[in-house]
Amino acid sequence: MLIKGRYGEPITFRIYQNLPVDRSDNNGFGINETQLHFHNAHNGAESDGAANCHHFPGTFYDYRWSTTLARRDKINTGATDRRASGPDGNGGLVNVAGDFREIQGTMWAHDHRFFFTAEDVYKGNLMMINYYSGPDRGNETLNDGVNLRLPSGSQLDSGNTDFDVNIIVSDAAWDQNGQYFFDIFTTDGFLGDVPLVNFAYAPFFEVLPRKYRFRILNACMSRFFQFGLADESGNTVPFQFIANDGNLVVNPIPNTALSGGTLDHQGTAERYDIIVDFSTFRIGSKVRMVNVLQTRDDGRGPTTSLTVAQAAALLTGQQHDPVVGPLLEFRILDQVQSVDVPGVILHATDPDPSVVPATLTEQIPVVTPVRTRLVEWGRAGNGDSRDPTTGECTPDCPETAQFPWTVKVNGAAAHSMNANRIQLLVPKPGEIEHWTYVNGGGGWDHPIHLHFEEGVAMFRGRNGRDPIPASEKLVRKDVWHLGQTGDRSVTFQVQFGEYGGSYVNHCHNTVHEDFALLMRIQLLTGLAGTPQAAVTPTPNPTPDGVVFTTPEILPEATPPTT
Ligand SMILES: [Cu+2]
Repeated sequence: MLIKGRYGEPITFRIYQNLPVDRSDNNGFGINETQLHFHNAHNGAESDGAANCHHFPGTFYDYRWSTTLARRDKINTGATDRRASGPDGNGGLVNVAGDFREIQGTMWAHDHRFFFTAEDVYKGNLMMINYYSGPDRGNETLNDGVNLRLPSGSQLDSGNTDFDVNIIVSDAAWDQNGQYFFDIFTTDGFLGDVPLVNFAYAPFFEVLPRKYRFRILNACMSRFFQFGLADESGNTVPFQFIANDGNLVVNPIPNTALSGGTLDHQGTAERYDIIVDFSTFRIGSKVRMVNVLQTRDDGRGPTTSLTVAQAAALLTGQQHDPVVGPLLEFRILDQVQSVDVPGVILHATDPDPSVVPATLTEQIPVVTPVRTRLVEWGRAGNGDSRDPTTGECTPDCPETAQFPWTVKVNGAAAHSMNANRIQLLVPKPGEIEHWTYVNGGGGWDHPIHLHFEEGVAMFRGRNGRDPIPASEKLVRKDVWHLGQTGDRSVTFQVQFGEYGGSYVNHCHNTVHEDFALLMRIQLLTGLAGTPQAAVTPTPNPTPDGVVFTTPEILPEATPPTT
């Protein structure tokens, strides 16, 4: 499913929860309680879908997706900058407050019921969401000085998808009876041996010889990808990288500026947007998207990369790991049917009015921070998700659950997830901080996701000792894979604003997340008289209503006074 949103038009998304009432009626995995996280839109905590506010069969929950543009409380507060805007449906724009440099495009949503996220997402509780804006309109012909006119189509005012296509890549597994299979006991990672693209096996996609935009999401539970494009002889096909985790880069990056001529490693939840120009290919020819990245069978992380030519030569199912090699075939045709206006035929002879401007946005400068924070993601083996007296988790977790994974903030004690415990607190909006994420264990990699805010990736390794890919350097992101070699750290600049409340920060290897490499963070607005002026009481949902408890605040959560 794809939801199209546009800045300036808030969305109410009502979920009717019609899952079976009996928890055991789940075919072996998944839980009948859900909360839907909109990754990574700027929404109030009650609608972020990860504030311990899951709901039950027979109920509904309204998510209020505000389409808030970041920094609306700090920059362009009068909504006078036309670049901070959304399409009005009639060729015009609706201005919104906020910083146009923080416009988001390619996002997604997925289940986030703590301790069961992997099982529920693997069962298919996920979708993609694109936000359309003045600059990133999803219309390639409207020429008003704001619209970038990226490849998309032009039959609809905005959100055309004829030439702007979401691609969800995942891996699945079946048991000996042909039933969908998940290992609920692993705490390391879960790899499937069946590659799926938009949930289809070995698919092909018919394209015209012109420019396309692809928005590629890694929706695996644990696997990392590294994608390239190959022609029928195995030669690398050029592309341009234009957005990372839904954030436009300042200047499009040719694949030749990226290691191996491929995209960077892509962990779970990372989104990479690329432009591919098929106009140099003759009708009838084929281009294949290949995964060149090999992965350890135990799910720890990637090993080595093949070349594009080596990966292109593999036939699906013929090598050890069938999720390495060609996963999607593009067939260049002389005509295709329109998706945006069914019945319309689009032809290879139609002009391609789309452009890929040399400048897509402006750089957010890196400045001296108000404070720095250090967050270590590790495997201390002694996670404390269970209450020492009752043995219960908050919220409840599987009886058999073990917690090898732990988070440390600023060198303090290691903890695993407890929804009633705040491990990191942001005292007020607008303060610029520099955070360093460290991978505490060698051999593993972790894609770490920060809810609600994006950060500008500054450098990797101590003092920038390790190389940082061009597609990441000074680029805004909401998931950072930490890497397995070198210092295994990434440093980024971040600030919070607009909303306060209860959010989380976690590993997006959903198996690690569930066991329970995840911490609660608390954002305060400092606005007297609002609920977010104070720490959010923890909601504890039950089928009969909600009981609120007062959260524990760890000493390291509160930053030193500046
Ligand atoms: Cu992890």
